[in-house]
Amino acid sequence: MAQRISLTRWLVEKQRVQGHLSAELRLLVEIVARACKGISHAVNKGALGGVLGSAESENVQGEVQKKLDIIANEVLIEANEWGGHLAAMASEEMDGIYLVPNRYPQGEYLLLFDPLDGSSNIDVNVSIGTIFSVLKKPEGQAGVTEQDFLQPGTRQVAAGYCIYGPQTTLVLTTGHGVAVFTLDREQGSFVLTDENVRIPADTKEFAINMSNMRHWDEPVRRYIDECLAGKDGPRGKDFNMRWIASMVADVHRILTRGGVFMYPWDKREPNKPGKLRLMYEANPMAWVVEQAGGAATNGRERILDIQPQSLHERVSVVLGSKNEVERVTAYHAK
Ligand code: AHM
Ligand code: MG
Repeated sequence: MAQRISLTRWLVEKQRVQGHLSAELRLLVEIVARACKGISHAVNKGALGGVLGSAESENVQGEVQKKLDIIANEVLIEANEWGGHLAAMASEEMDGIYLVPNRYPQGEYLLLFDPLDGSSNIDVNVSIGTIFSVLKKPEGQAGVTEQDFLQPGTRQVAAGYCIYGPQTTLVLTTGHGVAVFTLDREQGSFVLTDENVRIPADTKEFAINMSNMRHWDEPVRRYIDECLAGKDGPRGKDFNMRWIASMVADVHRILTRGGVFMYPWDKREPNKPGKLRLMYEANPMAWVVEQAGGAATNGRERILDIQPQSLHERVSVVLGSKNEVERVTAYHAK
């Protein structure tokens, strides 16, 4: 039987043999993975653990929080605040940044997360996940401010997600390809199940919320119309559609078998660039997808090159199989 490689061993070897990550970053990834294990247990208990349903609160974007949004946020903070590897955290579910309390040592990294992505799927027992992104605090300064988080995605030093589906799977990049670890529940550890993941450049599958079609901009409408026209249309092939409404699950499918995912700007809220959040969703996913050979743009420019203006900034997202993303982006340029 092939040797099983745990996440711990994989990280140690990447640090020792290839120098891909520092000891602090290794600890950080381990702690994020441990927190995800905790969230996975809470998700699995569902109604038996009393974790389903809404809480009586709203987050900074005015969305009603689910109980699991809040639980996952707390698990991530409690797991990460004491290790000495972080300076501060930011979350989709918190208004401002969370400074590591003074009673703990301060590290040099900044952690950002969407603690529970796909919230609308929690109560209906469909895959959801945690998305995370790690940046380095600017050098040579004592404290941390919100401004320090506003770095483009190209500056991420680690990113990934954990999907809570039929299996609990952690997907990670530190800028040297994408590795996949599956949670072995009996052992309680993540085990390497795939390395050097590659997204095929071409695809016959798209993911978009079609109910918003009438609100889309012309280039997106053109692209989808051409897909729907199938064999007889300009694309000369039939397309299939999937929409899980959990970005983690849609991206995970694309990593597994290709496809294109879109959450474009739409006319309902003309002043908002999109629905998804640049720092907690788009940047980490864009980096994972690029590291697997795919592409990610906002329809016009590479997501990772966008200079964030604010912590909770939103963005249009087109990501996945390279040739399709390039096509959608070219339609926007016309
Ligand atoms: P969330 O972070 O509040 O769960 O929102 C993000 C989710 C994505 O996971 C998913 O792609 C999208 O929102 C689904 O939106 P819609 O409900 O419009 O289909
Ligand atoms: Mg989300």
